[in-house]
Amino acid sequence: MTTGWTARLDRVLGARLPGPPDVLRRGPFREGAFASPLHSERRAARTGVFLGVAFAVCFLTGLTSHLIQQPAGWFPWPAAPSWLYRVTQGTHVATGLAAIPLLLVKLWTVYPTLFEWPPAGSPSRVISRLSVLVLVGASTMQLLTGLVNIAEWYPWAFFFTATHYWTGWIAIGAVAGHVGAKAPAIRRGMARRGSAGAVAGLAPGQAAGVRAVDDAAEGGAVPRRAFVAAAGLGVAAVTLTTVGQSLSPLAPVAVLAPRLPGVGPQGLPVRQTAHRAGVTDVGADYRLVVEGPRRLELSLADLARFPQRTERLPITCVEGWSASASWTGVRLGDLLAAAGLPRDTEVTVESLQTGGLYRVSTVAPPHARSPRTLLATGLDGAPLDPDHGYPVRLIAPNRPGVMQTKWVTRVAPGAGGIGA
Ligand SMILES: Nc1nc2c(c(=O)[nH]1)N[C@H]1C(S)=C(S)[C@@H](COP(=O)(O)O)O[C@H]1N2
Ligand SMILES: [Mo]
Repeated sequence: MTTGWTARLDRVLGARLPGPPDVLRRGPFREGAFASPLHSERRAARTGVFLGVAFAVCFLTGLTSHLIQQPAGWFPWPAAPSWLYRVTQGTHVATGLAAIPLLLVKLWTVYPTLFEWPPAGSPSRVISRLSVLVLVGASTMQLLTGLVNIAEWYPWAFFFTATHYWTGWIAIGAVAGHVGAKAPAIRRGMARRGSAGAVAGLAPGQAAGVRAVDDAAEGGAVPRRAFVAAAGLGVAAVTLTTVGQSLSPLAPVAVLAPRLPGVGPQGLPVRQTAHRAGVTDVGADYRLVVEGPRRLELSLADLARFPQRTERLPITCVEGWSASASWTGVRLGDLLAAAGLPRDTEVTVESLQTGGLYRVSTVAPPHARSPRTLLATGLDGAPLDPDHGYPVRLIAPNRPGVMQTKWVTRVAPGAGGIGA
């Protein structure tokens, strides 16, 4: 049947819209305005594959981080291996940063289509151009807010985490839709030889577009290789100058990383200082309270009488930096047992800090029962620096830094704060 509603829809969408007079066809709109043969379907598709992989990995690792901080029942996050979150979040930030030069390269290959003539050939072209607007807008927004956030600069009024999360869904949805809509062009672009000369999907005679060409039509091997090398160099430069924030052997060249593993009090970066958190006068009256059938109220001397454990564990900030250190303190499980609670009790850990989003975190059963989860009083053989959470901080394996609560004063059964 060709007379159904789909056929009618095709007719409406394919209808030719009235074009503007040709005298307006100047500058970038004129025929042949974009001379480089590298504005090709082939470059667009091949760059798109790298960009698509970077986006997919970035999305999945970002979703992982989100699900740890706002847990869903179907997503259990284990306490081992201790380095897993360090890998997923390091990858999230690294792929997001690498996507910035890739997106610029991709936009360069396709931007002549911005000036296609006539600007709105048919309703279906209008829809497809609007969908590209959403794609470019959401991707750019996502990469920019991520970048600005790891630089700890908040020039906007909205809450970064929620915005970044929802824009992530919009961006990945737009990518999926784009890949679907462009499937034939991607197939042509990825084929060993393109169909030389044809301007696929565009009206005949339309020159300011992305060409379907083969290797030879791209101007030969030299410009193509130079283009690929420049794109690769851009990605390598961004990665090499930042990835040392979590990969300490590369720290010496990480000149663009906001934080470095070895830099900070006691050789460890700090996210929130004691001064900014308003925790500056911890005195001899400090107590760690553990609620339970046998409520504990422990001074630092009482804590020192519990078995002391030392664990080498990383702090992994969601912002991408991470660093390992040796932490000494009392097992959370030992304190829970002393308070008459099972060792795998879900608990909230509360800070002396009175405000802020991260003063309370939830420790889920896998982390509560882990023998490596400590209420630490020492770092690399010395008492904690105030900025690292003196007198007591939580340190658990395989947990986002934002949930490694500092200046801890109370542990109570139940869920609350971040991780609840
Ligand atoms: N009470 C409290 N604990 C906190 C924070 C905070 O703002 N308040 N920031 C968290 C974040 S975001 C990180 S990355 C780690 C960093 O620990 P560090 O400053 O000792 O390196 O502390 C976490 N613990
Ligand atoms: Mo953090």
